[in-house]
Amino acid sequence: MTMDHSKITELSAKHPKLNVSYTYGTAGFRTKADVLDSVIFRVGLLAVLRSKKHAGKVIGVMITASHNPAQDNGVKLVEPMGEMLAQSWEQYATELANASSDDALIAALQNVVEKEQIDLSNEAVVIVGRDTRPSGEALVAALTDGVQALGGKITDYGLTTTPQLHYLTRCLNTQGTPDAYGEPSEQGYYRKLAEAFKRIVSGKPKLSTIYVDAANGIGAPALHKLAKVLTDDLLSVQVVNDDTATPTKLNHQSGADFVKVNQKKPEGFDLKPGMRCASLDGDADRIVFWYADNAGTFKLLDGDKIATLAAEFIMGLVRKAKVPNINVGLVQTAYANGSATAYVKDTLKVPVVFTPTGVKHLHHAAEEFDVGAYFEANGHGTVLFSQQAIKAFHSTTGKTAEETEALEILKALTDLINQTVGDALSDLLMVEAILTSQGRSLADWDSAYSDLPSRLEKVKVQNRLNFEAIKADTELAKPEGLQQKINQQVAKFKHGRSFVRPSGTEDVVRVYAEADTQENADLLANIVCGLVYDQYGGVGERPAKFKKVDQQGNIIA
Ligand code: G16
Repeated sequence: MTMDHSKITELSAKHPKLNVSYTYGTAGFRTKADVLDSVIFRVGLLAVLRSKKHAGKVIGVMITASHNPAQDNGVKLVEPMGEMLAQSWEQYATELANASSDDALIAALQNVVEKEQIDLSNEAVVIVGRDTRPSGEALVAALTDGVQALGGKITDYGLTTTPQLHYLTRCLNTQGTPDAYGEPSEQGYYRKLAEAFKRIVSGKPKLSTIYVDAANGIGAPALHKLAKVLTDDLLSVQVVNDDTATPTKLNHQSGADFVKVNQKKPEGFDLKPGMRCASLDGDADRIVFWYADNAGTFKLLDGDKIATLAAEFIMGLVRKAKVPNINVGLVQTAYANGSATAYVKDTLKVPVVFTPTGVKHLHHAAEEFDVGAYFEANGHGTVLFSQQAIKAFHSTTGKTAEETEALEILKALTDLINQTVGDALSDLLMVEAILTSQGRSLADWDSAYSDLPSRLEKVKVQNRLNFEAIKADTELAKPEGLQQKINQQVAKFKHGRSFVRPSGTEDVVRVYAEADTQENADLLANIVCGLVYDQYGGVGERPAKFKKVDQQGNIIA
């Protein structure tokens, strides 16, 4: 069987390539929505080939730009078991997106078919979901053309959170098998989470209301629906920032990214000591928790805190249940707070693995453990259980009531925690289940360790691709000389740490700094930002807070 070139050409004409260069980044293609039409069409073509490569298994496509502003959009591909697209295929995605003519596009497709030895007579099935961005609907139409141009079938699941689309993909591919993951529907997703949550918290005193900032995104309707299934006696949730009808409000002064980066509460909250709060991002795959202490000071519980809470709780259960041979590990990135890493290694005595930014990297590293907790500091993560661990939880018989209870909670956690990808709703329930089990407040959870003060900044540069990060993002190989200059500055600060890396989702380079005091962390960040801006191609208005440094590394302004 061969590809129908005329059909590809005919449909491709509806989605002309613009004079833009595209890269498959940290989380797929992500840029301004108005330059994405041809890219999404071509992703449709690639999704068909990926499905055929997997002998007709369902491939997921999520149209979202997650934490980015409303005018952006993007696309992520989902593998049959719900993971992110295999990294070996990212290059094909970039080649297809940049093919400059129909002939070049067909040649790029042919290249994938040959290199991957794809049997074109196989079926191809694709499902698609999208977040609440206004550009989403037209992009789904472009994707549909791409899928149909190569004879694939497509089902549109409409508005979904990113993790729901991952869940649906896995459910569809496993239904009727011993590995069946759940009912392949949105309601099935809510029921699975609610049922597992109930198994953990039943009979335990309910915590006070949790106020969830939904970033005016898809997480808002999803959380409303989940709350209905959960019922009030299990969890009291109040959804704040749930205006999905006003596109400009998406992620604006709200959401997990805003709260983490600015280390302050989002709009829409009259924060009082004692209130328990959390923030989702625009596609509900990240969550951070926050509260005000007795003095009214804003306090953040980020992905690092979630990971340590989960790892400690699960380790305790494994010990109580006396399940043998279960190794627990934690995966972090360079953004993990130094105190978090020290706590995991020194207090929890759990091994830590570092990967570059992007859950696609962390997920695979976590699969190496029986219980692998991976979280980025920004709140993106989950806990993976190996097949062996799940089997062990089911085959072990508790000899005491305590052992039996621990086993029941472990089993429920394997259902509650999304095994495909970081999921804000699943993570919300996981944290609430743990805190309910422990009868613990946010402040008490927070007291496990104190974060080193940190600061995350962005610098706009001419070409962020001139920056090449190495060693799990902790150092720069390019541009030449910059790393030495950063090292020289870091050495001046107690507990100083700083790194620079190009973002894979925004047209900026990110600058992270940590030091003994907030003042010093801010100063170090502003020195490094100044270095990048002044000496390595900064563009746009120069923020006044960036420091000027002379060739000897002395601050001059
Ligand atoms: C995506 C990725 C995350 C990553 C974040 C920021 O999140 O899934 O793993 O941490 O982008 O990446 P970068 O620093 O490269 O811009 P999301 O929630 O935006 O999809």
